[in-house]
Amino acid sequence: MSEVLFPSLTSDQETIALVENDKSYTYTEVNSRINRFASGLLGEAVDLEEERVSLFLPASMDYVTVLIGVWRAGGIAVPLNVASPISELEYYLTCARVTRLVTNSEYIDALKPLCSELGISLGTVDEILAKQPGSLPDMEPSRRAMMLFTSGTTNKPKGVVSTHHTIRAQIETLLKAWAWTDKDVVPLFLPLHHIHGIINILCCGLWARAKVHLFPKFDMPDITAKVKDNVFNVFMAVPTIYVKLIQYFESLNMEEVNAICQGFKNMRLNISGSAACPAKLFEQWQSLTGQILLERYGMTEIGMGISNPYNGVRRAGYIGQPLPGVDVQLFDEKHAPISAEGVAGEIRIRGDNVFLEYWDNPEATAESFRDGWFCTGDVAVIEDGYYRIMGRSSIDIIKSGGYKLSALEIEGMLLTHEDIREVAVIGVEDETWGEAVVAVIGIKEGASLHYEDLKNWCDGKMSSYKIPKAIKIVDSLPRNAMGKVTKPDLKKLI
Ligand code: MCA
Ligand code: AMP
Repeated sequence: MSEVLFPSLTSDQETIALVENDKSYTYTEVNSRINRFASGLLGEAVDLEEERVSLFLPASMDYVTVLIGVWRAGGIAVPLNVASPISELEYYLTCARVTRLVTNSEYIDALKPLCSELGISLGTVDEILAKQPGSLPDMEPSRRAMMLFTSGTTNKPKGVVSTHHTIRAQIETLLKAWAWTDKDVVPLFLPLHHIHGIINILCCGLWARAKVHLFPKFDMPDITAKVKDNVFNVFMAVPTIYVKLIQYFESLNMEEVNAICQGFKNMRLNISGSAACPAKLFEQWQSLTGQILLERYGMTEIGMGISNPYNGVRRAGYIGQPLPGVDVQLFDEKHAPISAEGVAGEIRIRGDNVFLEYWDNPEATAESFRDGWFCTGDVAVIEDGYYRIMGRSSIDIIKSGGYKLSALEIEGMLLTHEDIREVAVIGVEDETWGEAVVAVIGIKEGASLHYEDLKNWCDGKMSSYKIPKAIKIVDSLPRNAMGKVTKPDLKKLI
């Protein structure tokens, strides 16, 4: 059996690991369910041999069972977003060459046509659980374990593959840096197809033998009621969630606001990440709750890389210092390391936390590394020993509410609209979303286009958070001498 992942998930622990609605599960229960699932998945085989197994499940005991069960059986887990439209699912399943998809009774019927078209075997967790635990394969740390899709400067998202060793390194650095203990209780309401929810919250929590409360989505009244009742002592979210909490407080009376803020105040840690936390938000949160947000920086390809300290000064507008075991270096445009403070350069990362490869894409993998360093595309500067993000080298990457979106992917879809002649998608600064997706469109002669109609047209063609929040119709897009759209000019225009 795997000694590599989750040493604390054993069968001699009666403390609570997971809470889902009004049910709670001990570490012993979770562990034996995972083993039963892994055995069922193996069937007559002795090892899944890096077979790709997709999860189509909301945050739940089932999700945890499948994720860790696939790891224990030797497969590569490919978590999917249950809110993705079919066209995106088809792309992910095809790109990852997924062979099996595991879901629950709620989704199975909707997934049948797609899985049958793609020749993917489809089953529910309960069906696979029917077996008793058998022996599971030994796991080499170098084995591929997970594939997460990330948008980038290319049109379509790429599959980021991490190994058992990568995952362990990504978890262990955070356990130490953020002082996780088995007394911790954390809510998990972030989507479970990204690092933030999977590694930072779920895996760290289970590794630390803490208690993880599972929520299928960010349900404001439910979560704030539990905060008020002092259920949690650690809270991790994207900046948009802190903004939305503050907006929600405006709809409540003073007494309720004070009670919720007191719940936050009583916690040992509030973390913000996945996108820049504006200094104004940092200060608002501190004055409301007394909590000094701990901001950290990460990426699907590296897990977490840089963090403000748990003990020590947390600086507004800064992402902090390299995490234990993570090498960070800024490089200038000629690829020379920058040693001076105050000079901006690209963040490059080295360490056991760095992913193995982009799935089926050796060219993209090779391009993203230089002299052993992973090139993040994020530009930063060091000031008084702390890193501060200044922006990204690509204007085509947008961060909206913590989701990384590719402008090119959205443009590609919009261009299939019969009335659109040309389009440029940009991210525009936005108080709630960090950046909001805006499409600047040139329409075909004689055509007209209204925002609501375009939004309806986009429904089902792309995940809802990718749909532009606004459009601007122009006669023609500004282009340079090479014919390339000059997006910085458009940003100024908007
Ligand atoms: C929802 N909507 C959005 C977004 N989310 N629009 C733009 N950007 C978004 N991120 C829109 C929906 O399309 C819908 O529009 C309306 O908001 C309400 O949707 P709903 O799902 O109810 O919204 P919500 O529950 O309030 O969601 C907001 C959210 C969610 C909770 C902030 O976006 C979220 O969970 N974001 C976190 C993503 C994440 O985990 N990222 C980490 C990536 P309409 O009403 O018009 O239909 S990992 C990473 O970045 C690295 C490794 C790192 O450093 O962590
Ligand atoms: P993803 O591909 O979803 O993993 O997103 C990773 C990207 O999110 C990074 O490359 C950064 O651009 C951005 N990011 C993550 N954390 C922060 C942060 N604290 N401040 C600014 N940007 C961040």
